[in-house]
Amino acid sequence: MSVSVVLGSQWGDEGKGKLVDILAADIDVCARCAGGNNAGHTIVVPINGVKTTFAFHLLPSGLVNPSCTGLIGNGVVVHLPSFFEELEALERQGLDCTGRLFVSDRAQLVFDFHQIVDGLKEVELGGSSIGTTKRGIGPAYSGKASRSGLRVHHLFDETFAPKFRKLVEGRFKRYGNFEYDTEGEILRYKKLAEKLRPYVIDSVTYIHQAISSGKRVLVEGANALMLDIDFGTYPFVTSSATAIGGVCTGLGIPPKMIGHTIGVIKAYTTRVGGGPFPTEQLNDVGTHLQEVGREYGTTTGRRRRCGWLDLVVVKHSTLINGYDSFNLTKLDILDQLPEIKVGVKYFVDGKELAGFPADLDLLAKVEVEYVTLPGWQSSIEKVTSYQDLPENCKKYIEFIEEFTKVPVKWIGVGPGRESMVTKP
Ligand code: 2SA
Ligand code: GDP
Ligand code: MG
Repeated sequence: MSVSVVLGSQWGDEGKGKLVDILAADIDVCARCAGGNNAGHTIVVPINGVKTTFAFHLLPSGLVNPSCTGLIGNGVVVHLPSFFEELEALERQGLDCTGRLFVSDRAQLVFDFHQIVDGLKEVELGGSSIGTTKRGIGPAYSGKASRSGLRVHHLFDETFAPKFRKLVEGRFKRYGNFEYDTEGEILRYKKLAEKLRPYVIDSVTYIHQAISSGKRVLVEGANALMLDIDFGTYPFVTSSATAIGGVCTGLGIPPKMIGHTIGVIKAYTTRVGGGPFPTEQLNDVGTHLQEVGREYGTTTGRRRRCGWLDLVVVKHSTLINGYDSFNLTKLDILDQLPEIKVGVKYFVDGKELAGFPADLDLLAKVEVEYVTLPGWQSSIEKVTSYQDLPENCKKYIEFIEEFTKVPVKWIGVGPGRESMVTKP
């Protein structure tokens, strides 16, 4: 038995949530393995005939399917107040998650002081700030790596309070005495711990029992390959392993249990926050993509930067994640363009680079070679079968397949669950 995986292949916001929701119709367990509530996965589904939008951050998007269980793995960093806020918001929207949502006892906790420190670190960086979501993700993963972090199981331990005090003291020493009610937090977490108790499990035992009993498991990647702590545009990355390796370390499953891996590619490129973006279009094209694509952060509401599809990025991502198939999304956003460019090679001083560079100074010098493809200039929003897509649209899809040698299996033509064309 194996698990299926959905991963972002660019800088995030490719539309992973929508695909996960569609696949969740045929799965039993949807698991998150990395990141925290920095992620934002939007799902648009008809509930009793009414178009309903769900925004997931920390909870797995598969929960929209009432027979799917959500699992937050050990690789995730969990901010408990946000966990309950999101859960309660879902319940207000009519999703009952009772008995079908679990959190690993090994997951690291994100506290409000991590979020404060996230903001203070950004201020320290000044002009070279990362543009984080200020959800405390970096400081929480730093605590994990430096072995001082607190995990979910520590909530139920009598040493929680002294350990928490020590952690906060350490932050005061580093960042000065920022306003923080340490004792009030300890009391708040006493209550939150009790509220969380029914959700806490040994997720390693749980996932292996699920797999061996034939349950269908889907892993929902958060953020994306170019935000991976190792393979992304470091330091303009998030602080987790967002690549395929994070599926193993974030859930405790061996590589041999990883089955079909789907890469989600947006038909153009977006990035939110700072950092290099070789195919960014600071012109009418970028504005068109941003406005037509409604490119705003799902978590922070920030405007996303936009540019042409960069197949050098997608190739780098494919090498690392080994996609079996692609979901090409937001193809409808290109509908009106007379021609569409695709980045295919990087050159520095006239010499082609063999791969995506690690060094951002080198990346800054890159000249992108583009291939220009004709647009289709008609609406594909209502198209439901592959053969009905305009010829130039099919050529765009086939160009991506030929370049990457990975088949495109799904094509997004609109935000709704029904707006997904499958390629035969
Ligand atoms: P962090 O907060 O430490 O993880 O930020 C580090 C970098 O990672 C980027 N990042 C993201 N990029 C795209 N989408 C994300 N989720 C939200 C969304 C973002 C939002 O779905 O729109 O609402 O702004 C996400 N989360 C983190 C971040 O921009 C930094 O570049
Ligand atoms: P994720 O983080 O990868 O799950 O993506 P986000 O939810 O942050 O951003 C993707 C946005 O595009 C959401 O608002 C989706 O509703 C929307 N979306 C997803 N697929 C499509 C598509 O094929 N066409 C259009 N027009 N919108 C889409
Ligand atoms: Mg997102």
